[in-house]
Amino acid sequence: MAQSTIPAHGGERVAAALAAHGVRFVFTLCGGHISPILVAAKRRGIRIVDTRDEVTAVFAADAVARLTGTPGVAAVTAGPGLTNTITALKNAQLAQSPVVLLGGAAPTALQRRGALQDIDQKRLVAPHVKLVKQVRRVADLGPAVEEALVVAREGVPGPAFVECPVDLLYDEKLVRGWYEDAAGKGTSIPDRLTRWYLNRHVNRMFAGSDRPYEPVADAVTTPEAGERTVARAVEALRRARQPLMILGSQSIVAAAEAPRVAEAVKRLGVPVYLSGMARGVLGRGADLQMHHARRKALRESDFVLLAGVPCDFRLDYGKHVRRSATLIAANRSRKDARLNRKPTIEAIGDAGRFIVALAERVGDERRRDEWILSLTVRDADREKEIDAQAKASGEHVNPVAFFRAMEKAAGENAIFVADGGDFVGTASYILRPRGPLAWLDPGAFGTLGVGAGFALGASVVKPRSEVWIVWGDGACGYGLAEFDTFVRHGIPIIAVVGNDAGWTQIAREQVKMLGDDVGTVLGRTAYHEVVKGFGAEGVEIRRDSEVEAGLAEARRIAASGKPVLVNVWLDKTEFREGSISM
Ligand SMILES: Cc1ncc(C[n+]2csc(CCOP(=O)(O)OP(=O)(O)O)c2C)c(N)n1
Ligand SMILES: [Mg+2]
Repeated sequence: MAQSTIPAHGGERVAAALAAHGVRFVFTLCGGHISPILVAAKRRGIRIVDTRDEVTAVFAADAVARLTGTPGVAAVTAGPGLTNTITALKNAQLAQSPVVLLGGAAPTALQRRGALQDIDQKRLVAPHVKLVKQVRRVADLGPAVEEALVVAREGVPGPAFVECPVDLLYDEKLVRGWYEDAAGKGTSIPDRLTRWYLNRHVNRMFAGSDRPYEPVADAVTTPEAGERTVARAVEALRRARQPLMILGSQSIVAAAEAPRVAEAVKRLGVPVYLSGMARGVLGRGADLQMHHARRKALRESDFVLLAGVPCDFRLDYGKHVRRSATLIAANRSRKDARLNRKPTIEAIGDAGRFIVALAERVGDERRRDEWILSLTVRDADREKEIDAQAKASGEHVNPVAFFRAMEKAAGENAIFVADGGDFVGTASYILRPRGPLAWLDPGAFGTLGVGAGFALGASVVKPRSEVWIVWGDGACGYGLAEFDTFVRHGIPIIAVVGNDAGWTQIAREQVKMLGDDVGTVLGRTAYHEVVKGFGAEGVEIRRDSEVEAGLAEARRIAASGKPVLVNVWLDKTEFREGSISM
């Protein structure tokens, strides 16, 4: 079908802007306010993925953004549709993920007059986004969406919100008809005044909408630290005897550049810890990558490069880094670079590009074999301890042994989504992400409930990958109904639920400190049966001896195109004793 450059209605303009910027998916839960956007987007070949909770739609958009570097888009209806997204929006903001949220709104002339689902959406959303656009004219719809798509990606990425009132989205003739009906046919002066007012209002809404609209997708420039900063860092690195790097999500925020960043890390020859989305950036079994005893390594290091990692709670607010060390903060955000601790060198710009720039200038003239060896030995010692913990057997499944088995079972193209407490903490020590962009966790917000949405987003952008959700039994409750979405859309997720009949990460400390497990106890619920009601498959594993066959069965089911939930009955272990629980 030929597309006129004068879109038929506002929904078409929104869809045209999305398509021009390379958006391939819109996650949603429907509502009358946004129907024209969904229908027009579908017509342009954008895949509409409808979920069972708006929060899932935004989590899914977040995953798309992280895995592609192109904004992930969700569209939700006015009022409660929008309020349901707030947790995911905040999560995306703290994870610096470029999400664009399109929200419906009451008709422009009825706002603040008691219309259905009409609330002050700007005030609700503004604290959590980089940009709020409240569109008032049809001709502004496309440019507003385009601006949101650009703002979300540039500088420090993050979410942006565009409010699209319903009367801007429909065909002009139809909307004029609504307003004529609303104005009535009365002849009194107030009636005529209302008619005049509404007519003027509609004319303003549609002003300029008879002109062609052609979206233009501009490239977003990547901020880079200056040459002098790079040179200073090179100098410091040359002098360093025990250098260390930590790479966080922001270092691969330009997803397409992840392989270049990985190359650069290897060239630098500096031992590295990976966190967030950067986990797996070096693939499995890279010599320079350390997994354990990060705090100790940081204390010993005389040169610490934090690439896209702020000194927040995860680094004990910067206390893990020695005072005398050269601290380099490579970060798009000046605020994050300075958080809690002033770095010796501040490299404001893309952290991945900074590493690439460093690697171009530093040769491998300096060998640091002893340093690397000491870290490697420590890592290997910890692995031996883990092996010993994996051997302990009890009545049900040992989580450490379970993840050792899952590490073996999962395919080379696996993506792991982490959502839960202790079960996920254990997974993060043992599972090895297969490559760049193969690990998704909530990020700094520590949000339970991201699993289903993240997995949905990951699966639609990487249809050939085997997408696993590592779910606590507590965490799985938030998104279990999305098995319905997985079934309807033919999305073969493998969810493994660590069933310890409780919110264990919290219970552990609560019971120890306060002597009461109130609020932390769940049942050994048959989650694998629950998903069968949605048309998915379920597998139950109660004993260590059933793990291998159970996982193989799950992979077979997923390979046949069906989603599956593996309900794993866990024993308690001491593995997570002493770790944080907030
Ligand atoms: C939205 C949200 N609510 C509550 C918490 C607090 N919290 C952190 S871990 C945890 C327990 C998770 O339980 P489960 O998913 O079963 O994992 P387990 O620790 O039992 O392995 C809770 C409730 C949170 N992080 N996020
Ligand atoms: Mg649990």
